[in-house]
Amino acid sequence: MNRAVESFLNTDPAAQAHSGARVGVPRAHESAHLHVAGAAPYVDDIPEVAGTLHAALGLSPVAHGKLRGIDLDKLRSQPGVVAVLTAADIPGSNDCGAIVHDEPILAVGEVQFLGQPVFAIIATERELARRAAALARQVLDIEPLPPVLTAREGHAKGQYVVPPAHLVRGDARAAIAAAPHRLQDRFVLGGQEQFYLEGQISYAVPQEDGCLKVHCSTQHPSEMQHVVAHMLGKQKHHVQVECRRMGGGFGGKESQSAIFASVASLAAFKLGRPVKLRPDRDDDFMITGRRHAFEFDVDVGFDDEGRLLGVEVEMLTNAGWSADLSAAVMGRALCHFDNAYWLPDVAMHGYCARTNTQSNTAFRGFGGPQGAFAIEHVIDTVARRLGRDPLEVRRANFYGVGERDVTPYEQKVEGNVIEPLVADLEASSGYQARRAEIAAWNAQSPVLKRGIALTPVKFGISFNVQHLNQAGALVHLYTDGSALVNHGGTEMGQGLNTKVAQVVAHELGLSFDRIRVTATDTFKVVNTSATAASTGSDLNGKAAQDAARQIRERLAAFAAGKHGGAADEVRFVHDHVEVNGRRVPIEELLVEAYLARVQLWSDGFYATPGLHWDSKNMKGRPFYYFAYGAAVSEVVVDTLTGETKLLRGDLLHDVGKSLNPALDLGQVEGAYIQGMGWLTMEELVWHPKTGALLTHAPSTYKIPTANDAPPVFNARLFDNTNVADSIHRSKAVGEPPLLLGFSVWHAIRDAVSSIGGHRFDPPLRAPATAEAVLDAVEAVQAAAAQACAPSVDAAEAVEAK
Ligand code: MTE
Ligand code: LUZ
Ligand code: MOS
Repeated sequence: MNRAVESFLNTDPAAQAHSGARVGVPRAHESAHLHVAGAAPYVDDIPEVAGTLHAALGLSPVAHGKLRGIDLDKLRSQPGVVAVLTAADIPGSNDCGAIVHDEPILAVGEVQFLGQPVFAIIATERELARRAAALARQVLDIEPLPPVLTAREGHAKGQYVVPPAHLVRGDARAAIAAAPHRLQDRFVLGGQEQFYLEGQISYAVPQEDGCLKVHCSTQHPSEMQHVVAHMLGKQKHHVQVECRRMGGGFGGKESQSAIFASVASLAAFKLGRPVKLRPDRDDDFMITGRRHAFEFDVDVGFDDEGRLLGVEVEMLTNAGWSADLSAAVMGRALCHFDNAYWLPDVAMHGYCARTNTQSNTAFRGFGGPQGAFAIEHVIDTVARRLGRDPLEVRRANFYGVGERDVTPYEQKVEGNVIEPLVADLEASSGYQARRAEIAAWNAQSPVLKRGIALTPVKFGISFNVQHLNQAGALVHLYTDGSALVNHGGTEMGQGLNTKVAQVVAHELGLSFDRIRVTATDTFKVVNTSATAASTGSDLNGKAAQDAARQIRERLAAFAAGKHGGAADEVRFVHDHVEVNGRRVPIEELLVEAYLARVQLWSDGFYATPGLHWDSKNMKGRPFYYFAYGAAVSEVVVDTLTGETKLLRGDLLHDVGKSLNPALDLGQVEGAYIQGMGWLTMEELVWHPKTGALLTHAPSTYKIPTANDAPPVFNARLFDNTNVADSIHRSKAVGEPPLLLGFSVWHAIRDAVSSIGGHRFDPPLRAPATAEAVLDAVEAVQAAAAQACAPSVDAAEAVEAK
């Protein structure tokens, strides 16, 4: 832990409560005391209303087919079954597509993937609902059609969910042709399951006059409201969606909570009874999508220093059966291919193939990690081809300051701290000395091989869809000096409510425990954006600040009117108001203000300034600013088993002026481990013929645990500010540090590469599971062995493998 954080957390809580600082201090999550006591209610903990029924979804057992019929009578006759609902029961629009309207809530006509919800069982008990739903295979009459199961197949058929996207600067092909060296490569990058600890869930309760209240674990209550209202043919004011907190979302509850909110609401509406839908984990895996897997084809021209002179890249992803957010994910992938590097001539092409698998969606980083991974892969390979340290080649390509500082999409890279940040980390982690020490150690260790890598991060902050960059808030100040805050963002464990409460406390000079943030509610702040793109505290913090400022200004004017002095000299600190030499307890002033009929509550609004985006040509200023970071990871690889172990992680991440260093460090560490999991152990496997997802539970899908955290783990925040006028000059932290996990994968590749004296490129897949590592080890060994025979080209041997 940061020494500053540690010393602060060790100070007397009473001292903390009375210190003037409200932002910039490392305070615990607002619900931490509830989390640890099991007293923080999630949707399934809400006391059930009498008469509550339970829903379960009947899923398509085939990946593609014509839906000819459903044996409803058989389903209706099952124990406990109250109703069976199909697409025909939907009074309004049978659609929950987030952007493109291509996503039926319940299948109609054709089934599009194995796991697609076709019908819903409503029963007296959850277990009975699930048992009836499990009869899907018996009751569904489906004429099978040939499925398209891979991105490659979809691409070959020219079958896309959205038209291909192109981001071009200069003449990449000419630059590649003229360059001294050339690299042509193809590599794959796996997807990732969000694996939120609290699964998807919705609980819909009928209200008076045809209204509905939906408790939903969602990052996007307004979208849930929209989908439900549309589905029922109702107005939005009929549908109240509430979310107090999620047990994690990670992007998986940005759009894909909709199917659950819709079905629970449809049933509640039809039956006039409360209905809860909580799929079990396996069904959650089978129904919802996840991080997009990518395949890359790169063509690169570079010079003797490893400078990338020209790059052409084709990015191909499996979008799944519907568009969902894939277009925006691909957009972010294309806008992050540059990562920390200046690419003078570049041509990028993005293809989102439509297939008969789950619809892939948002996951922490939202395509950014995929795009940036590709360039890091390229740089690592270029370094090996030149016999250089990859860090040296990375440095040769870093964005400059005042030159070489414009991204391929024509945004200037401002506030660039890549160089000093990397230099700081290089020194504090002892990178150079450890690299030499590892080389010496490997030379005498035939089986175990160690590897080390430093990778940088640059991540653009803002939704890449301009209008989403807005937020609203309400601040209510009671006469006793306590405040109630409500904003459009959702709490998923990231600490958004804590940060927003700190902002309000700071603005009004109140101690933290006088602020309470209430559940996100579509009947309070309306037309909200998803809590996503890491913008939660940037947007909602500013909106809440705006609301609090309006109250403060009114109070200041009132205080000056009453006690004399200038309104703009009135200070709000330590639960007191300082006015014209007097120090009045805030509650005293509030009572007086109330009696004088001063409005003690306010709304607030914020829209990120200065953004513009030409989505057709992919040029403009999509991001308000960039966040930076870097990580050094060291691993040991067992070349006989392919097992790997992360030995040490050193992280340095830029959060501008941190609103809360304790929460920010938690985000940085957690994201790094989540990124490591994606690239090392989380493997998704679909049956190549049926399209069944075979890794659909923790028994077959391995996420990192506490044991996978490195025994030496140093995470630090980089001392910085934000050049953009963000909330208290902080920077968003939710997603960017996920990319720090790249360093683990590269350290593994470095260890494998050492087997062949760093002369052959290990064809290492991501995730670098034991199997993938072993394949790469064997390929490098074979290449090294063949290289001893003078007639064989070693590089060809690696490729042949
Ligand atoms: N942290 C926790 N604990 N749980 C989560 O679900 N989601 C991540 C990140 N950090 C997540 C998290 C994702 S995908 C995003 S976009 C941001 O939090 C959203 O919250 P923020 O914008 O308030 O940072
Ligand atoms: N863009 C983005 C988006 O950058 N991040 C998101 O989460 C998102 N969601 C929907 C649409 N665009
Ligand atoms: Mo985060 S992937 O933007 O929900």
